Amino acid sequence: AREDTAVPFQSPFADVEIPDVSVYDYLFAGLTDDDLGRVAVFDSATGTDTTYGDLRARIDAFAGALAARGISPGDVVALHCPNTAAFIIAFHGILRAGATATTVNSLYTPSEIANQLRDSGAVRYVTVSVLLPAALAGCADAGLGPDQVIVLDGAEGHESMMDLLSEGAAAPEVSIDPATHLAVLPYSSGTTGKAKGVMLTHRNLVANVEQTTSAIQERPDDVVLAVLPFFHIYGMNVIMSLTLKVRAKLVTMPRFDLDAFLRLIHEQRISFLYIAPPMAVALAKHPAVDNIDTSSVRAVLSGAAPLDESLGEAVKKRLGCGMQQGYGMTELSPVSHALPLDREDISIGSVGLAVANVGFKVMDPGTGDEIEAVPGGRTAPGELWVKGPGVMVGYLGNDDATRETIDDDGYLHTGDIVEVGPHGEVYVVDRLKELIKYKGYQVPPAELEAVLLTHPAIADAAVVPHPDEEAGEVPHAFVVVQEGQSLTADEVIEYVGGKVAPHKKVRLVDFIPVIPKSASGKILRKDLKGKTAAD
Ligand code: AYL
Repeated sequence: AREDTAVPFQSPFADVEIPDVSVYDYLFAGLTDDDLGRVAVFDSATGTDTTYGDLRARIDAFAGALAARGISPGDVVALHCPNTAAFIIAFHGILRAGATATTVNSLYTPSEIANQLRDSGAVRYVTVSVLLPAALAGCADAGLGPDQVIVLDGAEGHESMMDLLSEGAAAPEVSIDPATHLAVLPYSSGTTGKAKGVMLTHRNLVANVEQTTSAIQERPDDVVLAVLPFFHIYGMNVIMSLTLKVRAKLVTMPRFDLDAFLRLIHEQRISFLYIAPPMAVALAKHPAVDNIDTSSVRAVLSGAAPLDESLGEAVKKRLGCGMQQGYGMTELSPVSHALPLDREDISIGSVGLAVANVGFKVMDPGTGDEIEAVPGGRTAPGELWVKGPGVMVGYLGNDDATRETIDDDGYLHTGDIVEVGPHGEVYVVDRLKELIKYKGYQVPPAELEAVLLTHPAIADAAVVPHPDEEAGEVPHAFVVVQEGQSLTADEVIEYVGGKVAPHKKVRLVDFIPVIPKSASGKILRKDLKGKTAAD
């Protein structure tokens, strides 16, 4: 009984030891002779297989070529590429060279790219020909010359992956202290403000794979569909790196398209399917699913946004498979909770149990008090605070934001409101932070507010989430028009749409006389959520 009421909450999984090695050594140093010949990646865009042995050799050669071009530990290299085998080679090549990869959303506009380049201080840019126009415009804006841009599949005037690999350079000797050396710099808005560089070390990434292998139960014989983007931490460390660690096979898909997605599941005999909730809607409801054979699918894992219990049940029933959820944050490398496949006694509406080496607290945001476990029942709601080896070092160049997010005891304040059930399972019931999640993608309201304020007819603006059946949430803008000016909702939508990636588009607009704010000038988002101008 003492344990039942003990707080903070502890993981039910036995602690794991975190190997003190780089990401490359963790994933590839221990390849056995048998592993070398196994297929690591089937690239559906090119129709080619790459074995573990070839993958490692290409990562080494890519790292060697980067080193020959002066890339060394401490440098930041931007990677802007859809899910392909080339992404995996470039990504792990960058880390192998001791550099830090900052991954760029494939759909970013030039100004979004330039912001990330300036903020991260990237010195090289790795992309592909279809993304080159946006990439070059973004690089020019951030002062990175076209000679610094590598185009993996080749483009006139740029070095290609073939150029780099054919040099056959040996991988450089670099010394990496896993605990301090930055491996990646993905961008996340966290609980407030614009997207910030999330500093994750080699140890953070290695730890999170090691921590999750007991809860996310991939097997070496699995065929894993990689359609969720590798540039986001879910695709990067869960789908890509965990799968490589397990020695299963990745099937890469460069962009989501329902027909192609279903065809690949069928043709490639996909057994482990990582999805975000909008894909669960398609799997549960779309008639096209009846036309394909999904019998190979043994497990579906949904993460990155709330999954409704009945929707999870519908997917399980229709595909006849197991289903799990994962929960986490970019700032947690990313997984802190997962519902294992074999815990059918727990609702699929739960994000599951703390993974190994994770402890957490639930805090009443009103009183600041810790919320206690309820033996045999469900706790009151509170903010989830998480501690463990996946917790980021901090936000790049933003100590204030770091201090607001990680407390002196090492707990990361997630900004999510949760309840804890009788098995220690967590239910995400609300979000305290500003973040909007469109199909699992981050939309920081502060970025859209800044764009809106650049419009000459807009005096003030606030953006909040609006619930949407297909996307989960869509950005809803409240706009105050400058005196003497006029503006329509369509004009606002078009204006923002021209400046941001498609997932960040404002999709609803209301005009109001004044934005509600606190005495200190903070937007009172609670007062706007779910409202319209007519309310
Ligand atoms: P970011 N249910 C509800 N909300 C979720 C869930 C979930 N299963 N997972 C993530 N979120 C929300 O940095 C939550 O608000 O990372 C959280 O603070 O883009 C925010 O998304 C973080 O957004 C996996 C697979 C974790 C994916 C991830 C999530 C990475 C998303 C574990 O196995």
